[in-house]
Amino acid sequence: AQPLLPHIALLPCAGMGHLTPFLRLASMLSSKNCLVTLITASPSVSAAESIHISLFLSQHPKVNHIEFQLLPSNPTTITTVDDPFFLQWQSTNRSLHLLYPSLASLSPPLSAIFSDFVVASSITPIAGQLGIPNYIVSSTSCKFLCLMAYLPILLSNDSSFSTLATQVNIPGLAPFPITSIPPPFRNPNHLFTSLIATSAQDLSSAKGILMNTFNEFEPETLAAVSDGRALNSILPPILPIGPLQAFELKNDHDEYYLSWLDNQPKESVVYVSFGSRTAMSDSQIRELSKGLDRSGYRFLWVLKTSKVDRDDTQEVKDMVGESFIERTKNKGIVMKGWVSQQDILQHPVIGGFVNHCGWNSVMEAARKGIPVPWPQHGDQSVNAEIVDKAGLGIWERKWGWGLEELVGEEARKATGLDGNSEKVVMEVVEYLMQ
Ligand code: BUP
Repeated sequence: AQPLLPHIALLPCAGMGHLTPFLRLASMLSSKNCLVTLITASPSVSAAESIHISLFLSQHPKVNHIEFQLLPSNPTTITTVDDPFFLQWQSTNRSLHLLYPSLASLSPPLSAIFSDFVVASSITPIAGQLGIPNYIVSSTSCKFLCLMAYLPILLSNDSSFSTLATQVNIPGLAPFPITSIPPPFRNPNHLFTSLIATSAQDLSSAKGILMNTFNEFEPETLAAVSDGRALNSILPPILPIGPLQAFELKNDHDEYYLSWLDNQPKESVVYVSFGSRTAMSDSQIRELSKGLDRSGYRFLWVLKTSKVDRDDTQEVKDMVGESFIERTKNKGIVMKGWVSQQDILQHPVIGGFVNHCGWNSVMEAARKGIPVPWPQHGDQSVNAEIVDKAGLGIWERKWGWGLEELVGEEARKATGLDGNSEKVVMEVVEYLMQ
């Protein structure tokens, strides 16, 4: 008999940095004729998430959607409650058991769940009850994933993050400078730390971790985990499938800056964006505007001043000052709101990218742009080091410009039809068809 095509449920967690790789993967699996069910939590934290989920579903009518209501988070058990994304991760973990009946009644039955790292420990028993494998989809670098996977061991050792430590060691990997470790990791009661450490406890029961990365970008870390030198008993197989390809999601307001870009000279514009969750402080905005003004470069600056887009009510002119807008009106745009970053980075007039090193942005830049890391939080310092090492950052002059070309070429090769990332996805799909 003809093997059945797999039915895969995808379960992302809150934040555009998490949703984006899942939607890209869902689009890719659906184009390979897999049956896809997208599971999303309601209500979402940001407007960008709701909008992108709706747009994605309207453009992918074959994808099935389960929206589930979250139980409230549990603020009594935590010390920091200021990040709505982390609170949503916590509620998602608390609510997942409610999903079992709807997952069990899906027809055709599910072949696998692809879930976010931050729900790894809560999804394991559900996948077990359903008798199907769970794959984790990582939204960060392989290097940062290793750090998260080793976090329970680091936390159990008092000296790991002591004020005297200069580096953090994970056997089999190059040491992590202490300055690249997210500060919350020093506090086991921090919500971010406790969520990551809990998820890291049982990674080996996942069937594999699908990573938005590629061999040529993180060669040392990927080799160390795949040949068992690092985290051998902790990690399941690591499956590099990046850079994940974007699908088209345009809206009307994209016209404004895309047509401005169309009229600029080749490789003349610096694109400045610090991702979807980084609120820039007044002093950072002031310094950046001074820098852009003095540099004389053309620029497209997308500005955010709150962690959650729904709270971002300030006007651009109040943030950067009317005189800055007036002075730079012939060479730059400062704007708020969601832009199509993928289209911007692919545009031939973009010559530089000042960004925070969110991993999706790094992978998108690996295809074309030139990130200048300015890490802000979380995994971004570790990611910036990878960018540096791969020769994609422009501040490391000694690597020369040629390497950026090389990285772009390797990135495109990895996802091309015979590329390694494409092969890995097809191997997973074929395994699930048996
Ligand atoms: Br902002 C913004 N348009 O205006 P990261 C982001 N993006 O297309 P983050 C847009 O969202 P974390 C915008 O291309 C990338 O795919 C961008 O993910 C896209 O950073 C994604 O780069 C953002 O991982 O997440 O969202 O700050 O804090 O987890 O690094």
